[in-house]
Amino acid sequence: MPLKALIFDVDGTLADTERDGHRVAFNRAFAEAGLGWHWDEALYGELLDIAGGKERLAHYCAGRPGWASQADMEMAVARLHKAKNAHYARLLAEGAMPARPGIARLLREARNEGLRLAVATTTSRENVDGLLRHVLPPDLADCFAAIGSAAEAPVKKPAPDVYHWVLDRLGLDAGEALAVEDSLNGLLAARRAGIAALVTVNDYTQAQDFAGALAVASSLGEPDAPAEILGSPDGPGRGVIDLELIARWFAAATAGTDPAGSPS
Ligand code: XBP
Ligand code: MG
Repeated sequence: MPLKALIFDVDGTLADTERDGHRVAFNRAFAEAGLGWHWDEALYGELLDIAGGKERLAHYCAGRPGWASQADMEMAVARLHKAKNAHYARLLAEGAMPARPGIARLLREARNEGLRLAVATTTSRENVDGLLRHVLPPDLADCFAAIGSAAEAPVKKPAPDVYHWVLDRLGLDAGEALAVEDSLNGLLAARRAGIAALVTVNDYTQAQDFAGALAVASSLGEPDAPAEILGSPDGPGRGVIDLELIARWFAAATAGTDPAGSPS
């Protein structure tokens, strides 16, 4: 089947929003609430195993003593998560999180070639809208034909729900789309929906096992800063991941050749 759509994850894929955005925003919310909590980069990396900011915070809170009741803790989590999102919106508006290399280039190329573009994320619609407005160049703000977020799929990655919703909205089969993800939870979600996935790792996810990915790379790369391709149907190498290369990898995988492309 020909490739008809690219479906992009948000956090860690379109921009490094975890380290420079959500983590910083959580810490600001903690300080504002007079809590002595601080999530450094290493601790946040461990907490990222739990998908969903509210779920992540609840997990952290559950490990701390002193809650009067479960309801008391849940109220604190809801309040802190809301405050975190307000700080996150401010960080987006301040330009704290630029788009990752190659994102704008690939979005423009795919749009010009007539591919459908979509988003599949665990975060909220508000956070996605803020990111599209402040991180992507203005000509790309409306490029997505479908945006699947926590509102459309409350059961979060690694569950495939958000990808099912996006495919349904696009009216496409799983075999006609490619997901771009940054994490194991994201890869699992795409694969469980039957969608091939290209993984662009970041500092938090580079040590994860991406067996089953179509390809794994350090980023999409730019002509003046090619990506390190850690695994692909062509093997490892360096290069700029453009639509032509993606379409070739996709065709190789769907033709039945080994799509694993996991790092060797
Ligand atoms: C990654 C997530 C999100 C963010 C925080 O989502 O797990 O939960 O860390 O956002 P993605 P919220 O699927 O885009 O990689 O606080 O809104 O959950
Ligand atoms: Mg992600």
